[in-house]
Amino acid sequence: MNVKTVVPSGIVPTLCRMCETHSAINVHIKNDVLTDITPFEGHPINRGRICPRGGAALDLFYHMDRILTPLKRLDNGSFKEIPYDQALDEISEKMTSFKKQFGARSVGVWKGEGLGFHQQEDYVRRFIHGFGSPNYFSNDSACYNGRYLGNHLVCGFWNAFPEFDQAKLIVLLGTNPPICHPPFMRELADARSKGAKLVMIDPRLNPVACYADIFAQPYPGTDGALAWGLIRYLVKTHNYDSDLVDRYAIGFDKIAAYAEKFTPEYVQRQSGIFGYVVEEIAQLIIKNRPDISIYPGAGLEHHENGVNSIRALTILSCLSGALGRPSGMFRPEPLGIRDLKPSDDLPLDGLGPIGADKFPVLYDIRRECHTMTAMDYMLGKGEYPLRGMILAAANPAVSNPNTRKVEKALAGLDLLVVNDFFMTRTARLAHYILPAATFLEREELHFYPTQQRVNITRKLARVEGIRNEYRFWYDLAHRLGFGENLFPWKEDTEVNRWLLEPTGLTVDKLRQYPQGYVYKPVENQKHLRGRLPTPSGKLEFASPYLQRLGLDEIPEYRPPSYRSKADDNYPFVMTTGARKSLIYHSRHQNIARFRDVHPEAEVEIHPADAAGLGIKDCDNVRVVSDVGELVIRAAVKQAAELRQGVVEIYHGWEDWRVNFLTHDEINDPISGFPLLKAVPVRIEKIEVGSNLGH
Ligand SMILES: Nc1nc2c(c(=O)[nH]1)N[C@H]1C(S)=C(S)[C@@H](COP(=O)(O)OP(=O)(O)OC[C@H]3O[C@@H](n4cnc5c(=O)[nH]c(N)nc54)[C@H](O)[C@@H]3O)O[C@H]1N2
Ligand SMILES: Nc1nc2c(c(=O)[nH]1)N[C@H]1C(S)=C(S)[C@@H](COP(=O)(O)OP(=O)(O)OC[C@H]3O[C@@H](n4cnc5c(=O)[nH]c(N)nc54)[C@H](O)[C@@H]3O)O[C@H]1N2
Ligand SMILES: [Mo]
Repeated sequence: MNVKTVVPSGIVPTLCRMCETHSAINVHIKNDVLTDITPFEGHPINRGRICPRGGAALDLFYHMDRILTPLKRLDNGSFKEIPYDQALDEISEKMTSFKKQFGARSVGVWKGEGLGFHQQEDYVRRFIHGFGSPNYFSNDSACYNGRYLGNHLVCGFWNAFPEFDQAKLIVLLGTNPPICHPPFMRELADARSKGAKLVMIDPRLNPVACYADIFAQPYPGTDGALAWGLIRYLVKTHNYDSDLVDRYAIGFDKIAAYAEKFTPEYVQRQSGIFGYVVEEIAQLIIKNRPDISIYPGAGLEHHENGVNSIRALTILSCLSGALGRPSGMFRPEPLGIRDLKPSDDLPLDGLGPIGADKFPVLYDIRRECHTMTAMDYMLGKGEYPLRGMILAAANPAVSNPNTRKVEKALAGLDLLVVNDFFMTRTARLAHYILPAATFLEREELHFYPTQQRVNITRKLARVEGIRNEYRFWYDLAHRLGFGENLFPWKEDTEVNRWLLEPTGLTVDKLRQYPQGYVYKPVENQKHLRGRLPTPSGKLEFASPYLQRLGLDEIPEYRPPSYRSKADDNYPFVMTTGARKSLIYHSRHQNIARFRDVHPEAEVEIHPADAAGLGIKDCDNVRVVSDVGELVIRAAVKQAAELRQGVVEIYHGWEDWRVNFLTHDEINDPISGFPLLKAVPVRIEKIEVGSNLGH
């Protein structure tokens, strides 16, 4: 591996992108070698701390299995190294021929979590738009959009990163901050030291639950009932922001009437959370409002009723008066950089974006196609053929639901291009694999929205033979004839100059602010009590927009189907994807010291359930859903660690893919999200000596 650093030896502050938190780090550089990563002290987001995954960025950078040359799959299934330009020539030729034969929409792109959600995503969107196809896909068919839409539909925006340390009450539902968002922990600790109360709602005990004032374990998929129970309590006792409701909300009467039935007893029957606990949470809200953070995590959106649960929680936040407060529903003001996303002068909506007919809200609000429907198109069951896909930083053969179908669909494409560091399960199916550059090889702008703070990351090194993400899209766009128009900048610093131009800030200036540059001080936002960015300009407790689409006008609660239509064949309910500290979706299983900590997949099971099945800790069991099955080791937990009847399996294992068991066709009607966290399953004990069926 031939590495050339592009900054002088020394210690260079930049941002980590081993997760979306973007902690500030120092990269130590000596004579063309990146020698170490340590925390950068002065940034308020991580305050001089980094997690072990941040420290492991160099393990990835220098990993011996890292792909360093483009690979082409041969007819016999093996891969051959080819020059980069040859790979791009062949890919662009194929794309051009599909375009001629079937139209541009026969090609799509798919951005994975590895690229994040901002500038890198915008390149991908810009590229496919320039090609003329509406088919932009991403991991957001199963991440983030459920929460985005749940909030957006009520108030027109979503504050994904509340300032917990300014709250007097924090209610966390279906999230696991110490594992998933380590910097949230110092905010929680600060809030706690100032006396803030903490409520944690999760069927599974997590580290934060251990020190919460209230920890309640609902049946998966029933948080909506709890939200409505809390709404009812606030309304019944007249403890809500009535000025806000009277002047700035539509639909209050409808939600007040609907909430009636959610008595504490009813909520208890639906969710399993004791009625008196519901009342205690409601009283905490009343006592501490409006300084309240109500934060739903991914645990709420991976359900067939996820968006409505999140809408109901957003309404609850509004009623508590949290609108416009940094701890609650803050609407970050943008810096005003230029927009890389394709402009509306070339609308492609008429070309049948995949999934827009089934999930119109997802496309309308997010301009995003639906990955699960894409599989049907690849398999020839769509309205038109989808023949080519470019995947950047995504591993859907592990991460998308219904793995068997995903593999069949991807394997049947005429062109599958995968841009990644490693030979992943998905890359194995590709016709071309392009070697990816790490975040240490690119420069991009990053925003911390609630702090109204911007950073620029540093490009530190080049690895011979590897082009970074921007350059990949640039080179391909130029071959396809729209480069001059849409990708005129030769490298990412030029892009950043163009982006920043209208703001008066410069790349050089931002480089002098490794702690980030606050472009506007944060204050409580009274102006949000004026016009909101919803269709009516008001808080939409009831949504005329959704009603017009034939969807729920108010966020009605529908029990998850494993509870409303219980099937004796599948007596357990499986949640998936509770994150592991050292693994990131399918990433880092190839870092030996991390693998030592998480050596093998396991199904977590309640001790009473295990005893009922005669299963002991570490026994192999077969987990069966009506989609597929998986043989896996049992981890028998302590009674408080899991609600009885619930089992949990992590989703990122390359060798134990839980998505063989998950449904791609049971979706939330608004977001289109798959059912990943309430899957009916049965557990079969495997007798010693029997065939494991691997
Ligand atoms: N180490 C690590 N960190 C990560 C990631 C990673 O893979 N590894 N992934 C990143 C990404 S992309 C994301 S989206 C975030 C997700 O991060 P979070 O939003 O914090 O979500 P999860 O860790 O998935 O936590 C989900 C929790 O929800 C619970 N849960 C499941 N079903 C329900 C339910 O119906 N109701 C309630 N109340 N709880 C439920 C689970 O038991 C679990 O504890 O993490 C990010 N951070
Ligand atoms: N059953 C179940 N399934 C789930 C979930 C769940 O909770 N349960 N969670 C869902 C969620 S929230 C998410 S976000 C998705 C994530 O799903 P994916 O986006 O598919 O995430 P990964 O599996 O981590 O795949 C990312 C790939 O990008 C590569 N990569 C990392 N950085 C870069 C980069 O800078 N450039 C390039 N080109 N490649 C890079 C990595 O090597 C890795 O192979 O999974 C979803 N799937
Ligand atoms: Mo995610």
